[in-house]
Amino acid sequence: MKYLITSALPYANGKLHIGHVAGAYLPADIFVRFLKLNQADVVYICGTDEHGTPISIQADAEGVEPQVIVERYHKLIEDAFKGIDIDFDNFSGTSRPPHYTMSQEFFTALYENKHIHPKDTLQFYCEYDKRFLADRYVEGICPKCGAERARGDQCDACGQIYDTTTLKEPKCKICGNAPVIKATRHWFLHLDGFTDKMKAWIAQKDYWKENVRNFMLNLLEQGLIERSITRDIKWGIPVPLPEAQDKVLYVWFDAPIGYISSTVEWAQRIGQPDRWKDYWHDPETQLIHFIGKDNIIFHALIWPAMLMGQKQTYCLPHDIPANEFMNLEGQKISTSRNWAIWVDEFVQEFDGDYLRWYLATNAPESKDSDFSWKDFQQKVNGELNNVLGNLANRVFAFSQRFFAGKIKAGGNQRGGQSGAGRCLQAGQRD
Ligand code: B3M
Ligand code: ZN
Repeated sequence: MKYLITSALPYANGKLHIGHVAGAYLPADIFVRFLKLNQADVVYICGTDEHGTPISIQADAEGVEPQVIVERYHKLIEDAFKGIDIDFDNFSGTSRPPHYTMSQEFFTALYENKHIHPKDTLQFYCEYDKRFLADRYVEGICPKCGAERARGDQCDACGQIYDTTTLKEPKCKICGNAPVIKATRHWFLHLDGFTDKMKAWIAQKDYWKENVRNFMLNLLEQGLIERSITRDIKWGIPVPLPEAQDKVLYVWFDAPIGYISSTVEWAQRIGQPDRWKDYWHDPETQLIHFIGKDNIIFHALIWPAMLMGQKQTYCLPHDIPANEFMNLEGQKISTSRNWAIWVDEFVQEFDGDYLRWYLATNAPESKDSDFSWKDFQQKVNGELNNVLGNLANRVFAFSQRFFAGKIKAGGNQRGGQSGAGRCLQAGQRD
């Protein structure tokens, strides 16, 4: 069995906080360690998500080019992962040239297979800033749940995605003025064409987590519609059509392709450039996406449709274990309000294993969980250091006393593996 394990690609516009780690990274890293201990054939893939309005808004705010923001945060995020021993087989970034080629090929195949069509649409336009207000450039009230500060493309509160002009009481994020509505042509992915395939596929997924499966069943019941996959902004991958000169691909179109281009990069790095195909083009590969709950629709609907609509066969997600959120001292973690524990700051004070222990035993698996410093102190002192630490200490002291410091190596005991049955000196690692 081959496994491709991915963790959501963090946007390269901010630092990593404990909520990210608890949702999409630590659970995947633990699963990958388990698979590797069992000698499974597994590649663990990630990278930074470097396009879209999250990056360009940050660049505008600082008056620098988006690439400057991308490079800064890619490094900070990569170092934060190292600080807590999250160990990817490859950590790439979506502004690298091979990712551009792969994303444009994906678009072209879907276009030639008649899954993508142009349409004249109405979009918010700021007359003051003289620009269309894609996605996060506009904020307003969610048309579905009524939450405030919903973005142009998705509401953080209810997870709904929608076409921009349905947002209520819109305001330009740059100048705060109310935008006008103006016509512009965009290209749409026709998800309705995948309805039957999608229903048949979901029908086999009775082992999925309830939150993910129900989300999908609900969408299928509402009926699949077309989704705009191009944008009027400068930062992004150019749409590979001569008639779409000034448009780029929507960030959520190119981002999941990053899982593939990161695997391509991994294959090149290990000196076997075609190796990625053994995974991605084998329908039997267990492709598992670890994500946070706000990313469900993209991974369980839009991305599988993009894969189904290619000319070559790709494996489809086998599972999408989406976690709920982790709060901090009873309040929602918020980057804009600076209510978060940043991983780089955490590891300056504590051992990364303390965070791994606390988040693993307090994971937001089926409901939101809470990080409290008092609880953290009690769990680390009580469970990790006292109980587990004491157990390890006793085992080593015992083996020192009675077995001359030699204990059997751990690892897979099923037949003839290298570690089985050998002896290690106490404290020596296999
Ligand atoms: N960057 C969203 C997020 O960080 C997005 C995930 C992409 S996964 C392909 O929440
Ligand atoms: Zn404006």
